[in-house]
Amino acid sequence: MRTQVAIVGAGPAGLLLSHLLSLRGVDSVVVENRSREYVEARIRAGVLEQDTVDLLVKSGLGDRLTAAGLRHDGIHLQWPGERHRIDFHALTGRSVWVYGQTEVVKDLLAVRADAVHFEVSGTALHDVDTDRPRLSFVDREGAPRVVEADVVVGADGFHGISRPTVPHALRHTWERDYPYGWLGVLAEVPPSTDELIYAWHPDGFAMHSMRSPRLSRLYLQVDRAERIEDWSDDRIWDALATRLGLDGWTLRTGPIVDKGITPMRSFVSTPMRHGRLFLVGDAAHIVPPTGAKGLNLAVADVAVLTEALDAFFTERRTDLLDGYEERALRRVWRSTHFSWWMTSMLHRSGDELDAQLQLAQLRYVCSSTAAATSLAENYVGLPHDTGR
Ligand code: RFL
Ligand code: PHB
Repeated sequence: MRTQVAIVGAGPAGLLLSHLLSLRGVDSVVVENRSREYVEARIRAGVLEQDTVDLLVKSGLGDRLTAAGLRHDGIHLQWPGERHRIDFHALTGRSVWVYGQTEVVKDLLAVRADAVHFEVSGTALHDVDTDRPRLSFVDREGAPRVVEADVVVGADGFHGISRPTVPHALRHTWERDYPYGWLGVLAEVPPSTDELIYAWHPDGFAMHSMRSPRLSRLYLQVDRAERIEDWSDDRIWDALATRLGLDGWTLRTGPIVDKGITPMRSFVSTPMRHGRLFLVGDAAHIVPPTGAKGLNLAVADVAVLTEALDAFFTERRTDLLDGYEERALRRVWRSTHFSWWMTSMLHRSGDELDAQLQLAQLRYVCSSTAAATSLAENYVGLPHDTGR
């Protein structure tokens, strides 16, 4: 097989890149080691930045998003006895959208599934430091296949094979594993709030998010080593009611249809480019979910790389490809800082000095327009810088 861009991974980053390239007349092939059903059912992110939404709408993926997505103009920050609203729209003129990553992936597969080889195994990249890189894999029927390309893109997430293709001696990583994780549940119950609630509590952080007017998404800070089997539905609802509790407000409960525990880490790996290999999304960086940045960062990488590949294939220009890593990393580090900051402000560390510092910071953010604006402009997302 021969293509212009060979992409490893059919998550949001790989699928969106393939879609945007096809709109520019650039061919691509995507390989994915899971099934289409698995990829479409994976529950993850829920909040899209304004620029993410604008890009999806501009590329023809706006129908379901504008019909079913929920525009949110702010969030609530809370600690025992107090709940405060941060008004994004008043502070920045921008908003975010609640629309599940699952739905984004479904919308992308509706237009790009034909470009994807699902359920492959043994994916490997070859000769990425030449101008004839190759991707090899074994297809669903067990047949060995090779794709020859001009460029290969690693969009295969944190556990993929693309990042380790960069020689170890050239790689630099920065990493922090947090001592806690998030227990997340999806529940068939109308949200008990109009906007997301991020709650600091002596028992640990809790959050109330949503997926639709009938589906709530809720999270609890738990110990990293905690086992989901030890959390019955009743125990989860009790903890959520305690940590999110506020006089005059009631948490509605309902059947839990999905639950799981996710570890939390900050991770950045460079280089994001090695020869003709480019890394996008979670393949190159991970943020803790507290700032809702992971999916949006993956989309921002893809926006920058799309322009660079378009300039390369249509004008034979290499300057935007050469600038990809620097441009992408500037946003990666900003988002890495913001999500670390939100995480550090809201999660119990067990240290009493930390607790007082967190409460002081929360009170400051909720009473100073300057501090609230800083949170708001990071949360809604800084504008994409593609170099065009
Ligand atoms: P993905 O989604 O991990 O997709 C990678 C794809 O590559 C496939 N793959 C391979 N394919 C072929 N050969 C191989 N050797 C392969 N190895 C892997 C995988 O099967 C998969 O299909 O990475 P991508 O596309 O970079 O997208 C990143 C986002 O998924 C991620 O950043 C977000 O989900 C993070 N995140 C959130 N981000 C937000 O912007 N807002 C949020 O509100 C938010 N909440 C979250 C989150 C992530 C969470 N978890 C579970 C990690 C909440 C949670 C709980
Ligand atoms: C979610 O709805 O899954 C969600 C929302 C906001 C976050 C993280 C996750 O910060």
